[in-house]
Amino acid sequence: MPGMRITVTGAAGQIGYALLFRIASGAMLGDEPVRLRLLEVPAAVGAAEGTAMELVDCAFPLLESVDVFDDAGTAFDGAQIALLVGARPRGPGMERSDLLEANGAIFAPQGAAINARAADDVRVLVVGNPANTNALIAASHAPDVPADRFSAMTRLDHNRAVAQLAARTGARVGDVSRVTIWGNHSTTQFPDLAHARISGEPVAVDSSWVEDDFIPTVARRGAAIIEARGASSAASAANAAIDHVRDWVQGTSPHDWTSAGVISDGAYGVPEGIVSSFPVTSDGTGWRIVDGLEIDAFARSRIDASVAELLEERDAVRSLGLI
Ligand code: NAX
Repeated sequence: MPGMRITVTGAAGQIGYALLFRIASGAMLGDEPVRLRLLEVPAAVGAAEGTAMELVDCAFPLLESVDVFDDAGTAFDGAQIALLVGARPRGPGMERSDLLEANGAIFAPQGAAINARAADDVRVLVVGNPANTNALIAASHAPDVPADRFSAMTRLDHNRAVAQLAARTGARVGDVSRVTIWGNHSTTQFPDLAHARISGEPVAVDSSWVEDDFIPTVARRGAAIIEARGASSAASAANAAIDHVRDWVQGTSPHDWTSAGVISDGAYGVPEGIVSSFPVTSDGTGWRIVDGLEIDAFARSRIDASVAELLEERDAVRSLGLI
């Protein structure tokens, strides 16, 4: 059987550089051979070719091929997994509507190319920001691909929340479970510990630490990384993308869940059709929103605030004719 066809956009960027070698080494799909298809803008094709040469030079036993493209249709041809990392960053003086429009010009045609050329069982992870709304745009231009094949990355926020809780309690990261990120991958996100467990037992952490320390630390971690390293999170973002796809394809652990931006079916009062982060499990075939969790008044107000931002973004891209 030929290797899995994996398309990665923004391949010459800093996340791309941290991501591709791990995919090729087997960190994402285990022993499965892989065929990498890298998509870049024409100006960055040379740099992507340099990365492709380095991938070859690693002599990864699982890497069957690596090809570089500047055309989305060709890059997504036969793709079984698509990692949409390339996006337009916010430039100086750019309003949010300019940002949404610039990204619409990337994610609408990429969605259409996935619709036309990707494999029937394609799964798409959107990493490029604003990730939730970019995923919504891509999905809405791929009418023949079931909407639940698109997801947006909130796994980095999830992993940050797990790490913060472990540090606070002295637990091992591997003993922390059932942490949730709700809403948008932005500072309005709600990292929720109400259902969290350590070694299978409910966690007692004081609410002032959660509200005044934990939530802002997780929500503003991206900015803190930029301040410290002078560049945005790259290796941790690539690691989160690997975790997201691995759990999606191989399934989550029976006693845990993870967080991902998925198209809402109306669960937990989140309006249907927007891409919001939820607690999710996978049996290897697709994401399923965890049901039946109790949502208290504090959680409700935090979820609603982040969802309100997602609705604004949805309305903005709708009025721009992008969905
Ligand atoms: P870089 O600017 O280093 O790389 C982006 C790459 O995308 C560039 O090489 C660029 O040429 C390419 N690109 C732009 N338009 C493209 C198109 N139409 N087709 C193909 N490639 C295209 O950014 P990097 O640090 O790698 O971050 C990539 C994206 O991830 C950004 O939007 C960033 O905001 C987002 N992030 C999302 C995270 C999440 O948790 N969802 C966390 C990390 C990161 O901030």
